[in-house]
Amino acid sequence: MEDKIIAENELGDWRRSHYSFQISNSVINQVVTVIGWISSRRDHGNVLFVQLRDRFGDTQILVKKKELSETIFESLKSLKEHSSIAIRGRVVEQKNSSNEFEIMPEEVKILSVSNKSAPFLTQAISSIGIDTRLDLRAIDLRRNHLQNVFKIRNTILNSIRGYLSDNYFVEVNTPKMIATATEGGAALFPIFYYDREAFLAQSPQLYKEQLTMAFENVFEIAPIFRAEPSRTNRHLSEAMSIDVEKAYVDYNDMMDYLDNLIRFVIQSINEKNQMELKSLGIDLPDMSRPFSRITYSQLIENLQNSHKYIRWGDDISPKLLKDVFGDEFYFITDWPASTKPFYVKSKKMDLLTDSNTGDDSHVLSESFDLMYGSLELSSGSTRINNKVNLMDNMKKKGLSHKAFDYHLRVFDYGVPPHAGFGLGLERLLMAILKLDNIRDATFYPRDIDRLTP
Ligand code: AMO
Repeated sequence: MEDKIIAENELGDWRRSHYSFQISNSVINQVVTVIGWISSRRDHGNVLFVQLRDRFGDTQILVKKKELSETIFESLKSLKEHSSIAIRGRVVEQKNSSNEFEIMPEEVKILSVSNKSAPFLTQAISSIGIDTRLDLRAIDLRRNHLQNVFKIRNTILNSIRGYLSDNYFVEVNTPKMIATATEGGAALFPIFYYDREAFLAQSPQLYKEQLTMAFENVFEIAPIFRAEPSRTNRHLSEAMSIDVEKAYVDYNDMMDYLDNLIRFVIQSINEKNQMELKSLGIDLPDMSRPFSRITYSQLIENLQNSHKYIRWGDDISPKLLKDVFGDEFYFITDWPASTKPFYVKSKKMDLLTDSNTGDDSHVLSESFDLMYGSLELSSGSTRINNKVNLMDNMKKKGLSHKAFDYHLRVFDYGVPPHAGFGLGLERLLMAILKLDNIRDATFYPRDIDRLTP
């Protein structure tokens, strides 16, 4: 047999004829062109098994010394994992298996040679430190484990877009370079904006609220920026937020929406990612019941009754929740207004304001957090849509009306009652796939120590 090897870094007129999943009975004995990178190799002296990976998986290339020229055999033998190659060859049934196929190469084109052995293996669940992996992230992302994680991430995004579009939401995009903070406690990244100071957006909050005036139901899937000074396994400096906002509803309606949305996402993963789930060893969360709802005040009482040190008005640390909740979705509702940002509506019925002293420290808000175990996945609320109330609340929180003039002025034109939530994409992926570190739920994590790659 005459065979050729072309060793050049040029693709030329070579194009893939089949992806790995298309190498099946229907192309048996045909000559196909497959392209990819070498994910593993087994060298048996005169026979070489090369696994060629494309975006769907591996194809086995069977390289026999006696059936190929010396050059082609030796050059395939010398290639390291991660090198990119193209193979033209005949599809044959694998020996000992009638349902598996492999390719006997006739022509080989070496597209890109890997000079180094990667410090971690493609197949293994790597025990190597996350920093070593992140330093070579593009190679790390080739590993089976992360391939499965990111395939499921893709399903989550597609299903959320599908669900919201089917429910009459419009996908929007809002500015990421902004003039004012929206999320109180979360720190801002300042930037130069021509001759002024500006900030990277902590959330699309005020813009998504304004857009309910024009579109009623909006959503945005985009990065949010938080200058998080702490090193934790659940905080990123740049995270993806799924922001949803809807006119003519309140926070109870939005909890129903969020419950249904997560249910739809889990169902989609169940339908589309059985192979990935199996390979990751993951059972999806039990979704047989609606998510339970507990008020903040009730939860504080429960914690106090079980002798935890916490006062009404405190934030609730994940550590305390760990002892109370297992791997389940639940809402904590009606948070003290003092713990929530200025745009969150207070609860009328539960106003415990002491009218003599003006003490409003026990005012509750129409708000919720969606939790999974001790991990916060989402916050949402009914928003203030009345200008006077909003200005009052801003004053209480020490915010300048002047700085928010661009926002307050639309309230002169009748902002509809509205509610919404922000759902952290990486946190959701972490919860569903039981990932230990949020950094593995994103492509190129940013944190206090990391600005590259
Ligand atoms: P909040 O600040 O609670 O609310 O953020 C909403 C959700 O975004 C995710 N998140 C993060 N994920 C990773 N790293 C971070 N540093 C980080 N910060 C936040 C979490 C969190 O629950 N505007 C409101 C939402 C709204 O009311 O619509 C907001 O930003 O999953």
